[in-house]
Parts: sequence; structure tokens; C-alpha cells
Amino acid sequence: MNTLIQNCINKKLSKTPIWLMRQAGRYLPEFRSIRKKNQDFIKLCLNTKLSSEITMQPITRFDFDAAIIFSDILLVPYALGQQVSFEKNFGPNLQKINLKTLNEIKKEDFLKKLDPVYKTIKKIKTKLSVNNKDTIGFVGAPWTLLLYMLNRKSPKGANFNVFPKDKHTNDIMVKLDKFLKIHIEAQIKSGVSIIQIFDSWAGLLQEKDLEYFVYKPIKSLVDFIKQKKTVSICFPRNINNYKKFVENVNPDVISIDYNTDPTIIRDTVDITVQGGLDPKILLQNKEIIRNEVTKYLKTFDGKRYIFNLGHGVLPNTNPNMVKYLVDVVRSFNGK
Ligand code: 1CP
Repeated sequence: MNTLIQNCINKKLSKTPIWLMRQAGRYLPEFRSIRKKNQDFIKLCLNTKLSSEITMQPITRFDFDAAIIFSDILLVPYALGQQVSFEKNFGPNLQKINLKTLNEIKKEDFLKKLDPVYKTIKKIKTKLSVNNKDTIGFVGAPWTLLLYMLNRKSPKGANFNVFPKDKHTNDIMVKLDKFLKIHIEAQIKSGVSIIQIFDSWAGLLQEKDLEYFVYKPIKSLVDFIKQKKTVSICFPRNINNYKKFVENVNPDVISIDYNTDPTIIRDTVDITVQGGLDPKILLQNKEIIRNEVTKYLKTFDGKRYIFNLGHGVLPNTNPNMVKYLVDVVRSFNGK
């Protein structure tokens, strides 16, 4: 039996599937109580018992149609030998890249470091497929990872008008392509049915640089995922032209941000669409939530659409409002 998301991609429309980016995270009190006792975030991601438990928390609470593995895009730089820590109220903090380590890293050592992630997938996979739910694995896109690796902290608020396409950049991009494929393959072998590629900072680039930093490297990953007969979802956040992205990259699903007009996407893009709702709407009252959610559902009514947000759930979101959102989506019966 197919999952709702597989049906949605194969045009067999029944119900609108729903899951949320960052559904396993800081807005949930049950996550916060585990996090309080586990100060080292990387260690927490690599604790199979706890990361399985955290992955399942939003499924237990809201019965979402898919679970996204509790992990982080920055585990890849970490496994490539770059130290990563997360500081409260600051975000990620990366040590300088060691090119020698990066050049010498072996596939076996990389996989060994990330083995707990694959164990987590295996552990939860059975439970999820019995309930006909998808298990979503993910990676950061090469551009977003490159940016964290070179900037060594969040690029929030930064403006990269010129970003060098020099040998140093190219060498790192080549390494990322290789090791992201290794990470993707290991997640697929462990049992994920979908890979989402997060290009959270694609919107910082100028149009002329998208080909080099976004389309080409993501297409390489999407083609690889296709060869493995697995579904790909791309989230090139805040780019101006999703149609052009889809034409160049050709993923199974395109995930849109909240600055994009959903009607234009509906009228110009021919693949399954995911997401869009501004996560700040969940901080509003029920009436506003219902109206805004219904806008998206009506826009994509009769189309292949996966309900999600236009970025991750915000930490100050009330879980009751997430429950309400799920109820609104599940009870929608068309126009
Ligand atoms: O308690 C804490 O402080 C940790 C907060 C946290 C969590 C819950 C971080 C730190 N990462 C995560 C989990 C996470 N990250 C998941 C797990 C599953 C889920 O979605 O529920 C996923 C898919 C990610 C992906 C991720 N990490 C992205 C891409 C999506 C996005 O939000 O744009 C990015 C950019 C990161 C980097 C990251 N991880 C954490 C922080 C604070 C940051 C930096 C964000 C920034 O630069 O603004």
C-alpha cells in the first residue's frame, strides 16, 4: 500500500498529506525536557535512543503523515572533521575547516561517525511503515553547507553579493557532492522513503550565481536520489523563480517559502508542491489560522499538494495551535 505522499506524487489524490519542517523540536515541551538534560546538541543527534524518541514525538502527538529524522544538516561538516557546537541564543559555531582532514577523510570513517543516524532510521522505520507513514531523511544543499562551513556561523542577515567561484570553493563543493551522496545512500539503505534537500540560504544568491551554486549541485543530488528510486523534495528557500529551479533541477516535489505567491506556483509549476504557510501564522488566533490555511488548501485544491509550512515551526509556537492546524487540513473538503 502506498503512503499518502506517494499517492500524492503519483496523482492519486485522496487526502492532502501533512507534516511540518522542524516538527520535532523546540516548540514541544517533551523535546525541551530531553534537551535540558542533553546540552551537547551533536551528541543528542547521535544518541539513537533519544533521537528516535524525539523523531516520534510529533507523530504521537499530531499523527502527521510523515516523520523527519531528528538530526541536523551540520552533522555532515561535523563528520567531515569540522568541529560544530551549538550555543544558546547564538546558533551554530563551526571551527575553521581543516583542508588536510577534509582531503583525507575516508568513506568508512564518515559513515562510522554518522552510524547512529542510520540506526535511528532503522529503529523507527518499521513502526512508521506499519502505520503507512513516510520516513523522511534529509541533507543540507551544498551551497547552504558551504556557507556555514566558510562563514562558521549562521549567515542570517548577511549579504553575499560576490561569492568566489575559485578553486577553494570548488574543491569543497566537490567533496560535499561526494559525501552528501554517501550520506543520502546510507539513509536510503536504512529505510527512508523520501530525501528532502534544504537549501535554506539559496535566497542570498544573485540570479546569475544560481546555476553554479544551486541548480547544478542540487541536480546532481536529485539525479542520484532518482537512481535510487527514492522521492526527492527540494526547498530552495527564498529564491525568486521556482519555475526556473524546477525546470533546471527536476525534483519530484518543490517546497515553497512564504514569500512566494502560491497562485503563481500553481499556475506555472507542474510537479507536486509542498508548503508555503508562514510559520508566524501559527502564533495567531484560530480564526486567522483557519483562514490562512484554507487559502493554501483552496489554491491547490485538486492539485498535487503536501501541506507544510514555508519554513520551520517557530520555537514559541503553541502545540495546541499545531493540533488545530492538523484538524483544519484533515477536515478540508474542497471549495
Ligand atoms: O535546542 C536547540 O537549540 C536545537 C535546535 C535545533 C533543532 C531542533 C537545531 C539547531 N537543529 C534542530 C533539528 C533539525 N534541523 C532538524 C530535525 C528534524 C525536524 O525538522 O523536526 C532538521 C531537518 C534541521 C535542518 C536544519 N538545520 C536546517 C535547514 C532547515 C532550516 O531551518 O532552514 C538548518 C539551516 C540547520 C542549521 C541549524 N541547526 C540548529 C540551528 C540553530 C541552526 C542554524 C539556523 C540559522 O542559521 O538560523
